[in-house]
Amino acid sequence: MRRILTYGTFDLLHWGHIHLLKRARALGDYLIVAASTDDFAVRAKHQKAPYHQFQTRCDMLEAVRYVDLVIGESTWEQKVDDIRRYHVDTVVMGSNWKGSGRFEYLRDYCDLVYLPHTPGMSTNKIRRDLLADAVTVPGSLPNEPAPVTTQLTALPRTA
Ligand code: C2G
Repeated sequence: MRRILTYGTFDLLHWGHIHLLKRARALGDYLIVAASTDDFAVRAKHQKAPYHQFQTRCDMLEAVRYVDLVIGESTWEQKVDDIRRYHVDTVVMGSNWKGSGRFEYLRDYCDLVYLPHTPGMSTNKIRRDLLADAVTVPGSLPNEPAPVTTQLTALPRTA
């Protein structure tokens, strides 16, 4: 039984995340995902507050068929304990972490694999694209507000 461990916020779950989880699972028999708590994502990783709260992100990850166990990530320092507690053989991360001091030291405890990052897809890109949509795309539901651009142009011009 080869046990794999990976870390991430996994907010607004997208193909980049799923593709990483699918390939990570294929490297072993059991995949553990450590999902960042909301506080850790904001305070330690300086990310925007996740769109989906921690428990929702965990529930979504548990629904992914490649994932066998979801645990929490609340500190940078927990990784060696996680490796020992869950008898991890390999830690897997996306290549945007390649060579990072946050992971390289784990080579003393288990195998460490970086998988190619899936291009053109990120949680922040989704946020930006949705904002762009909100600004330009007319609403489809009856009482949905008009796009921001329409509202702005409808405002009475002040001198
Ligand atoms: N990922 C990817 N391709 C993308 C987007 C993400 O391969 N287009 C990978 C990332 O490289 C990471 C995982 O998906 O391995 C989760 O990505 P994030 O939720 O952005 O996680 P991150 O903020 O990198 O957290 O302690 C480590 C951190 O928790 C890692």
